[in-house]
Amino acid sequence: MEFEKLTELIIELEVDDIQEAVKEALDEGKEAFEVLGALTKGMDEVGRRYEEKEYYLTELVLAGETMKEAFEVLQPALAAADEGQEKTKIILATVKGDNHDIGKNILASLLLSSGFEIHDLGMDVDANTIIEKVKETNATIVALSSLLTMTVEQIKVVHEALQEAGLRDDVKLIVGGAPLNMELAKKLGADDFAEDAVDGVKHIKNLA
Ligand code: B12
Repeated sequence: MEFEKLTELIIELEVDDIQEAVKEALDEGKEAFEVLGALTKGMDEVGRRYEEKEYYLTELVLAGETMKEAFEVLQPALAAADEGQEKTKIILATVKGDNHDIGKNILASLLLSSGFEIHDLGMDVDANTIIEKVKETNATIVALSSLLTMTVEQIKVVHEALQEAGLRDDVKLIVGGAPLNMELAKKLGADDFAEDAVDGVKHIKNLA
């Protein structure tokens, strides 16, 4: 299995074939990190096509699914190869009261494919759960999703809870979701905002 072929399978969104291909590459003795590199290259191209409006949301979601499939096979090999390596830890959650998680999940799969350690707490997550997870993992980035105008205030709640716990200086807070923009995000206490998941990965790389 050539690396170029793996890259191509991601770009072509071949969700049904990717696991077999990754398995083949690993069985041939290819390094897990090089396989990840080939897959990530594919995701970079998907991101580029999305930005150029050659791909749309459907393709982005499918690319995320394809990466997820690939990860099921790749993860154990990566974990074995990765022992001892420090990765930036990110806590991801959709805020309390909000049950929209599709955008968050796309961001999670893109971040995973960029080599971050992700702790995805799911949706409708209260501030306390986030704080506890920060303490447990020593995560340095918290990424929050909010899709409802009604729930954006929860970002402020998390920001203040981080302050109260004495963790705010150690943690960067980035947020996303349709009702938000940079100005509102900052007003709610966040450090950063990104319009979509592709942009989100770029911002998070800068924050890390
Ligand atoms: C699918 C959907 C649902 C599904 C959610 C399923 C799920 N598992 O997620 C269901 C049916 C459950 C649902 C329920 C409701 N929904 Co709804 N829903 C939508 C819909 C149609 C699509 C959202 C979506 O998934 N978009 C696709 C993803 C990929 O985009 P995204 O989430 O925006 O994420 C992208 C970016 O925002 C960004 N991003 C997102 N999060 C983050 C986080 C970070 C850190 C970063 C960097 C980036 C980032 O990156 C993502 C990918 O590029 C939207 C309308 C719309 N067109 O947006 C309404 C919408 C969000 N829903 C709405 C409403 C009102 C509701 C309900 C209250 C309806 C009701 N009366 O019951 C309930 C609320 C339930 C709850 N408590 O949350 C309104 C919100 C209005 C508002 N401004 O408050 C919307 C806008 C519809 C509308 N026009 O009225 N909904």
